Amino acid sequence: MSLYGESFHLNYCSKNSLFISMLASIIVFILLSISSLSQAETIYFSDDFESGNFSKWASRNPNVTIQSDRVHKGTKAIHIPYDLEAIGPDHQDNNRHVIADLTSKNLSHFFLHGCFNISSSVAPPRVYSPTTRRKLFYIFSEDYYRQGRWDIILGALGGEKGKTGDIYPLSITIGSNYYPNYSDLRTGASFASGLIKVDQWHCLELEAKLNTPNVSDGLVRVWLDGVLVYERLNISIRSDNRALGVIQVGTQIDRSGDSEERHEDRYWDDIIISDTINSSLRPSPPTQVNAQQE
Ligand SMILES: [Ca+2]
Repeated sequence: MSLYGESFHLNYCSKNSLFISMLASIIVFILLSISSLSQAETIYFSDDFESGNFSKWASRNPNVTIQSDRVHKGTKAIHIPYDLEAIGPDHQDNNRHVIADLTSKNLSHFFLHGCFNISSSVAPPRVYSPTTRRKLFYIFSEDYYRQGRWDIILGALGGEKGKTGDIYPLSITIGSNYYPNYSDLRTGASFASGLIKVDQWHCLELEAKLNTPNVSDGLVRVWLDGVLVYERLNISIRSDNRALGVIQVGTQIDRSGDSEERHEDRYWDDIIISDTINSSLRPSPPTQVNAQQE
């Protein structure tokens, strides 16, 4: 009897432990699932150009083409050529880009990702000061032609031949084109000098959290190839509640102060707008943080 009783007790305890163990596993699975769901990236826009068309874009310059010679991922990316001839006024822009309309998303906190490659196939222009400016991302509150709204420009400087024949290193720039007095980006900044190499793919990520109107609680962060290279916290970007409207990718090469020609080929792939870091576009894992803070 007692033997049966012990056996029953052991059997009962064993089943009870098994049940508790299974219950614990289920709870852990549910918690992990909830955690995983809460960390999932929400994609608002993406194009890897593998479709071979521009159907996701609101518009594009006719010089922008989809090609397969130089790609970041897959078999397709876009090519944007820039050409400024040695004629005309000293200050000239050559604007070529693709444009995405995000107005309906009403985004006030977003991450813009994109991978680019600047070709060395075109010789640097023979100028003796670093005055070639490039817009890479041009972000607006709304339509480009309605000025007076907030904007964020991520660009690049450099690449010209100096007096000694050396090429000025490329750096990243950030600023606001409209220079409204409420924008803390109006003074601009240049950083990450020398980290961008021609004929190499680089992935840029820009995080923008738009401030509450009249409160300096916005932020901007920039990562280059997974490394944080710029951070500004507690800033004002906008003066009203207009959210993200339009992004231009590519946009521009310009000159100012000389009449030399400019020619450049750039390639873009994997454009993503989402609500968090996109780990698929990062080398694994980031090994250093070298952020400029202001
Ligand atoms: Ca692609």
